[in-house]
Formats: sequence, C-alpha cells, structure tokens
Amino acid sequence: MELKGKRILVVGLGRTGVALAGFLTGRGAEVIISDNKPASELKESINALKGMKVTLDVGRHNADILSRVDLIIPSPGVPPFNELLAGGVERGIPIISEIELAFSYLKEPVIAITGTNGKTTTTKLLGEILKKWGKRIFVGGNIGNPLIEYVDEGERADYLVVEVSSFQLQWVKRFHPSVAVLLNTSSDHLDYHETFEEYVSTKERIFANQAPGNLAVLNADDAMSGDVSKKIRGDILCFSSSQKLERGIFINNGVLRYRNNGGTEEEYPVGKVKLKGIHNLENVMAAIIASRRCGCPRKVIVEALETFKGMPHRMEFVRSKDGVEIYNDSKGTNVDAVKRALESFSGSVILLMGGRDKGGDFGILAGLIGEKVKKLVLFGEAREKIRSFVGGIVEMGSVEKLKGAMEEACKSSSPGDVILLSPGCSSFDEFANYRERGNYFKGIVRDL
Ligand code: UMA
Repeated sequence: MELKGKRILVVGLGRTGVALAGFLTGRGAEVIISDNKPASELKESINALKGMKVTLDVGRHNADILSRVDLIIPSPGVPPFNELLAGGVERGIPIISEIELAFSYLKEPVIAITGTNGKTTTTKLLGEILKKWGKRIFVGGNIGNPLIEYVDEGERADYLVVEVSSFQLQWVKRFHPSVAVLLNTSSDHLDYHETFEEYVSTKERIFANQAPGNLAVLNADDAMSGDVSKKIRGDILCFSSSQKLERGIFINNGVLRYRNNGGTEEEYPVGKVKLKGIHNLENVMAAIIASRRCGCPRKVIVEALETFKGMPHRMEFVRSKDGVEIYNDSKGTNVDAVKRALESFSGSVILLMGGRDKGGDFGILAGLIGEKVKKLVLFGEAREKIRSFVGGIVEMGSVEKLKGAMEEACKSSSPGDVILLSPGCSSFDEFANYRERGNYFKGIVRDL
C-alpha cells in the first residue's frame, strides 16, 4: 500500500494509535491523530510519540479535519458511528482498519479468531500449541499487541495467531486469514451495534475474502452458523458440544472426536484438558481444528491441553475458603458468558452479577439461575434492571458495590458452595476495566 505523501487520520490514541503513528510516519505519510480524551488523560501515549512528526487534535473530534485527509484508520475500540468515521463514510473517504493495513504487508499465514466469547483463550491456547510444536509464533491483535507492530519487528514468525474484534472487521477489504474461526455470536455489544443482525454481519466479515483452500471454523451449535456458512468460499469445519458431526469435532463419551475433511478420525481425551467448562471445550475444539490444519501433530496438541491453564479473569479459580470454592469471571461482561460460567457448575452457586448494563437480555438466565444458583447477589448500576428480569427465582441480595456483594455472599455461604463473580455487565460504573474489577475481587478474596 503506497503511504508516502498521503494525509492519514488515525482515530484514537491508545496503543494501536501510537503503533500506527510510528508505522505511517516511518513510510512518509502525513499523520493527524484525533482522540476525544483531553491531553491530560493521554500523557503516556503523547510521550510515546516523541520524535514523530504528527499533528494532534485531542479533547474532542473535530469533523473539519476531514476536508484534509485521504485515508482514515480507526483504533479497534472506535465504534462505527463515531462522528469522524460516519463523516468519512459520508464524504467517501476510504476507511481501513489497522489489521487491514498490517495484512497488506504480510506474507506469513494468518490464523484469525473472533466471536463474542472465548477469543482470547482460544488465541492464547492456539499460540501455545503451535509454540510447543517448535514453530515461531506471533500472538496478538486485539489482545495487547497490535498486528501492525509485527510488521516492523525484526523477528519473523511461521504463523500469526490474531484475535480480531467486530469493530476491526467492520473496515476490512482484503484481509483473508488462511484459517478463520468464528467461535460464537451472542447479543454482546448491542450498546454499539444497532441490531444483532448487524453485529453478526460484521463478525462474518472474517470469512468475506477467504478463497478456496482457506479454512473457516464454525460453531455448529450457534444459530447463525447455517446462514453464515452459505456465504463461505473456503473449506468449512465445525465444532459442537451438543451433537455428533460427520466432519469436524464434537464431544462424545468423554473424548473430543475429530473427523477431518479427509475422513480420518482421532480422539482427544476430555480428562486431559485443564480448562474448566463446556465453553472452554468449545474453545479447545476450535484450537484443535486450526492447529491440525497447520499440520501440528496430535501428540503435541494433547501435551499443550494438559498444561494450558487459561487466562486471568476468565473462570479463574481464586481459592478455597472454609470449603467454599471462589471463582473470578470478571471478563464475563455479557449474559452469554454468565450462562456459560453457570453451566460449568453442578449447583449451589452464589452468583455475583452487576456493573453497567450493556443492553443484554438477562431473562435468558432465568432457567439456569433456578437450577444452579443458591443465592443471587446483585450490585452496581444494573442491579435494578437485572432484578426486573430474574428477581424472585432464588434468594436475592442487592447492594451498591462489589465489595458489599462479596460480604453478603460470604455470609450466606456454607461448605460445598461456589462463589462466582460473573457480572454479565461491563465494569465501568465502578472500575476502569474488567481487569481492575477482577484484581480488586481477587484482593478481597485473598484477604478473607
Ligand atoms: N477513542 C476516541 N473516540 C472514540 C472511541 C475511542 O477517540 O469514539 C479513543 C479513546 O479515547 C482511546 C483511544 O481511542 O484513547 C484508543 O482506543 P482503543 O480502545 O482502540 O485502544 P487501544 O489502546 O488501541 O486498544 C486496542 C484494543 N481495545 C479495544 O478493542 C477496545 C485492545 O483490546 C488491544 O489490546 C489493543 O488495541 C492492541 O491491539 C483491549 C480490549 O479490551 C484489551 N478489547 C476488548 C475485549 O477484549 O473485550 C474488545
């Protein structure tokens, strides 16, 4: 992609914005960065720009800039209705995402993973499997290190394993991973996307440019998979936690049974998998399909499954206290994640839910709460809304803050119970992000 002399607007000055500024100025582009946060909140990023010739426009988004730009590149967290992006579309200014830009410079095979839940676990697990096989692997994307950083890195990888979000997929044109995984689609991020259909149509863009010979990995149990698969031009392999499949991988009598497109069959014992919960077995199945497609031997995969313990804040076992097991699932910021977390336990769960509402339908939890939950403790801004959906099913408490919720949970617990923080909401009413919420929760639990 020719960048020299182009006037490029980067929207957002977080880690991706800084990486983009370095990449683009290094190739002779004229860079303007717009961020709606004031300079006082962007100190770290502004410091990181030292020595780069960029124009900063911060504290608000100023649409007048658009008359001076040839190309717009948004950061991954910038929603499509952002005024600069909407204005750019209106004026016909090309908009591409950072993964699209990076992809145009890559020769290595890319394995891309998206979905509402489980992206990071699957990306990390797949990275671990392929590293155990002895390959050089870049693990990144929407996981901490933007793909664009890899392009200018000296080290080359055999495979790039990349987590991508729906906002990033919104602006791809040629991005076509050799293996693309769509783990699941549920009604997360409805606070950003107008409708569920619009959200799914963005996620399925991960397959849009795949060609014959590429592989699409789909969840056979996801209601949207049937429609999505009709549009796919590459090979398709599915995984399922609830049904036998002719081709693909499914759970069968304590093993993950994998039938590839060539018709051969192999087994992976569920008992060897360290990760907890059916949802994690789905992530594991997706990672098995992707790693087998790369040629990784079964034996290496089994070894990696035995050692991979998962990610912090995702169904993370914190400790046992007086016979009560305590889990931190602070990353469970949507209703579907809470559903999956509850399904991992046989019962007697004291569930801590709340935070800032993301527009989820809490009603779908009613059956599971009746079946698995001993007491529901609600906290934060969304507590009244959640109560209106699932109040009255089991014993319930309602408090303002997470700390109070944990105190109430402890008072009601007895040996054999599980205390589970799986909030089903974002953390922004009380914390900077889900990590801060999870670390705070773990601190309370350690001090018990
Ligand atoms: N901003 C605007 N206008 C807007 C929206 C945001 O100016 O309308 C500004 C913000 O003020 C902020 C800046 O944009 O200063 C950067 O936003 P960003 O969130 O895209 O920041 P990055 O630091 O570039 O982080 C992004 C990913 N963030 C999101 O997708 C929200 C990081 O994922 C990712 O690690 C990083 O790029 C490197 O690729 C984080 C995340 O929470 C970890 N992701 C979500 C998740 O995991 O659930 C999707």
